Amino acid sequence: MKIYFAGAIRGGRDETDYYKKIITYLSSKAEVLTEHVGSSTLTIIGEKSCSDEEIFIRDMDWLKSADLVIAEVTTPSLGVGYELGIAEKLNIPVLCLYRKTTGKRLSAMISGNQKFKCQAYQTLDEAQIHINNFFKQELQA
Ligand code: 6IA
Repeated sequence: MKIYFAGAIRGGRDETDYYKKIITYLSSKAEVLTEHVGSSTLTIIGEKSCSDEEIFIRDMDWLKSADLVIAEVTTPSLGVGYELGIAEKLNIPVLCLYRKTTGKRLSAMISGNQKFKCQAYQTLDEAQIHINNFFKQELQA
């Protein structure tokens, strides 16, 4: 099973620790195509080895090959929003995980989309429960 994990890069790296922990958990269960999203060395200045066009083409190829998409959407990101829209059009099941933080609400274009499963979490344990339920649901489908 291939998972495309999406999380903010140029949108902001505040949640990187959560991305990393979620990716580590996902990697124990499946192949994560986008492990770099959780890398603490990937900053908003970014990967110098690839052009933006190369990043886009590579990520779209990975997305097309994914069985499931799991996105951490606490930090709003244009790139993640774009990836989620494409995943919907490709009929790839999507789980969006987010932490409730004061003064912020998840975009209605994500929380209002019935095709996306959106789950709030506070601890990694809670995130893992949502991930396991998502796997169960999608493996039965
Ligand atoms: O708009 P954002 O940069 O926050 O978009 C983040 C999303 O787009 C992630 O889920 C990634 O899958 C994808 N993405 C954006 N930039 C990159 C990237 N390096 N490498 C891989 N995936 C990316 C760009 C680094 C950049 C700061 C030069």
